[in-house]
Amino acid sequence: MVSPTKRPHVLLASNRLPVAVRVERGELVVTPGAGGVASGLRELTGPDSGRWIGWPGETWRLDAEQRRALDERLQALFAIPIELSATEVRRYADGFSNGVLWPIFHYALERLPADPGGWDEYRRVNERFAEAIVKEYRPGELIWIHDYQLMLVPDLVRQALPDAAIGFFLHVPFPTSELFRVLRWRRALLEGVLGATVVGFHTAAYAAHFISSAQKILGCPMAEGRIVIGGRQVRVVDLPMGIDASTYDSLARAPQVEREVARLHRLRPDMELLISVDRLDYTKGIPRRLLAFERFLERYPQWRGRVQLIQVAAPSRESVGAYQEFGRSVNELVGRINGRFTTLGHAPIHFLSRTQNRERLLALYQAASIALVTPLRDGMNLVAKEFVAARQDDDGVLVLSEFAGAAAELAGSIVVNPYDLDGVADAIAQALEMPLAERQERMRSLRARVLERDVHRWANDFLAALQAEHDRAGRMPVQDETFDQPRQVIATIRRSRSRITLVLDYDGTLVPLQARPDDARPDDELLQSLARLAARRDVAVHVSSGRRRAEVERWLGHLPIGLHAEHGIWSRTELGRWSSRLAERPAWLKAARKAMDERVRSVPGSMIEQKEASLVWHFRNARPEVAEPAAAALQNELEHALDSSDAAVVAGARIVEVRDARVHKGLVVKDVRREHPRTRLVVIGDDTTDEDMFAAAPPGAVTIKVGAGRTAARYRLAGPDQVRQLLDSLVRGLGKPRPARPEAA
Ligand code: ADQ
Repeated sequence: MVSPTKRPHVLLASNRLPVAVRVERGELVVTPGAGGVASGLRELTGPDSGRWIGWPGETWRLDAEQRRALDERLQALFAIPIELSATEVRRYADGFSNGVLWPIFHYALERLPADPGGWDEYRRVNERFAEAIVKEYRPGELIWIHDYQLMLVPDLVRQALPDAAIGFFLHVPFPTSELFRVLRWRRALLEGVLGATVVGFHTAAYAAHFISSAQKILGCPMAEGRIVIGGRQVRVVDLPMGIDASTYDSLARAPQVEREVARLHRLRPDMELLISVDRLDYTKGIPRRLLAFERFLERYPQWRGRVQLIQVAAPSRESVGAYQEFGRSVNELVGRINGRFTTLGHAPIHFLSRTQNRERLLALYQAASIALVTPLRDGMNLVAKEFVAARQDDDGVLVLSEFAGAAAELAGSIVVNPYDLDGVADAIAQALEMPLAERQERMRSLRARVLERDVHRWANDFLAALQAEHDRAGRMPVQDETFDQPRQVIATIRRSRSRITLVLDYDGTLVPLQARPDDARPDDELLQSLARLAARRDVAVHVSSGRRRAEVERWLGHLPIGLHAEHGIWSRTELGRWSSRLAERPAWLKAARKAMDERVRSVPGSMIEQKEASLVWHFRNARPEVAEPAAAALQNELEHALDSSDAAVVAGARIVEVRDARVHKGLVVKDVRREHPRTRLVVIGDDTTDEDMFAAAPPGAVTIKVGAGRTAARYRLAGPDQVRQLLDSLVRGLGKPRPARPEAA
């Protein structure tokens, strides 16, 4: 259970506050909401725990006196209201949230309006939620934002509170990226959610879809199992939500529930009951369920007159266009099937189009032989779990759609495909004919799961993950991403009077990265500046590149400087004399080549560069949404396939490279230090492979990272232009050059 003393306060935000507000005979009545999320999270609010921010409902009809009373009541419930106008509700909630996001997230593309609207209000209401959170927030609190109505809020809060622990949980499915990218606002929605520290989903599949959308649509890389965005890492977790199972379990034994169960049995002697409970929503699969029940009656005539399906369907979202027609068509379907199979006053379908209170629901669950829970898509589906929690008699069969999140968890149910009418009809027959011993065995295993993984455990686990992740971020070295000015760095270099040894990466450091590697050849200016530096007796110059030896030699070979190719496999410290750090060609090259060849075929625009002891897959000319996930997959594949410890797989700037792990650029720096003792070492590079050089540099060295990204370097310059400024002012500032030596530095 939650222990407020052990955990910081929680600031919850969801579209609706967990209250029901109504006016009875002029008096305002505020009752705590009964929804699953509400009852699960309510215990997180209180004087020593936390507050809840959300919309209290349609308050625009209240007079001034009632409004005052509402504020008081809400305060007592630790609830902070966000008042929305009727227009805002129509456009933000009905229009965009329920009219656009809901159908897409539930794979119901055909329910999307031709010209989806409401985005501006969605954004504005999200801004108002974020402002309220920022205003309420006290340092040290955990912020927990809920569901698809508030997807922009995490990042809006992050901008105002960069160091806050922000959690986000999506209660609906996250669809495959192919479907998600139908949304015109896909980037903004993803970036909004990725403002969170931890993002939670009901199932591993939703989490995987979200990660792949972040990779394909935003081009986000992964690091340490987390999504990287804006210099931060975002953890994605799958945590299936549970119900308040112990409350259900004990309420199920209440006398009024038992009386109701007895009444139901009396009214329908010798009748097997099937129960379905839903909001009247097109995602819940009610029409197909009715058709499957009809199919069952056709195929299993022996059951006619001995079974009844009680369908409880609470009206829902009646102001959203897609729901209006829907209700009517369900009614017609019930009428048609009942017309066909009603005998001696017995109608096979009993349709209750209203919300039932919890006791009545519990009685229905207990009186039923089967719960038919067959949504077409459902984030989790709590009804399935409520049915299980109600069955302390260990009896009853759960028939569950494979497209409900609950199916990933509830082994023991009969899992069906709701689109397969024959399959569902057969499952109903199978459930009706199942022997008692098997029913009990299945129900016991279901109950063990539902009672153990309840809503309290879910909330605790999520908040623990959020706290742990927040602590981890706090332990990570803070990266100063601001750029230094070349003259500041020069000042540091000059502070020492000793001689200087420069070790310079080439691509991305001395020249900008080019779409075609051949276009990165050195211009005259660069060559002159390197020549002038090399001509000085108090300066030694080394260029350490990942490129092939032949290229480095062709472009820079005439200069009296040290050259290092293929990340240090080849080195030349005297003009024309190259030597290798590797005795033979690595054994893993062939397998790596094969894997990369396949990627070239599947990712148009990508290509392979083969070197002496390394292979590079370049994808800077390919579409990022295709190439980025392929790169992640290739990296993964190579890491597993090349079991040789001699091979290192590195993902760099739009490349995946395999090279010999025994040799890296760090060895270049070590050798250079040995060659030029007692000099001030200046190491400059832009890429992951240059981090080996920074790591090998002695404490007094000046290490400079070019561009953004995590680094161990002490300084950071914006790009090759700034590096060149630095080199030029080194030439100017160190006095007159000496004549060039015939030998390399
Ligand atoms: P919902 O789509 O509302 O929730 P669900 O999980 O089934 O779906 O929860 C519905 C709740 O309302 C249950 O507690 C149920 O008992 C109650 N309910 C439904 N119909 C009722 C009726 N006719 N009368 C009385 N009570 C009724 C969203 C997602 C789900 C996810 C939850 C929680 O769509 O997939 O499981 O959030 O994350």
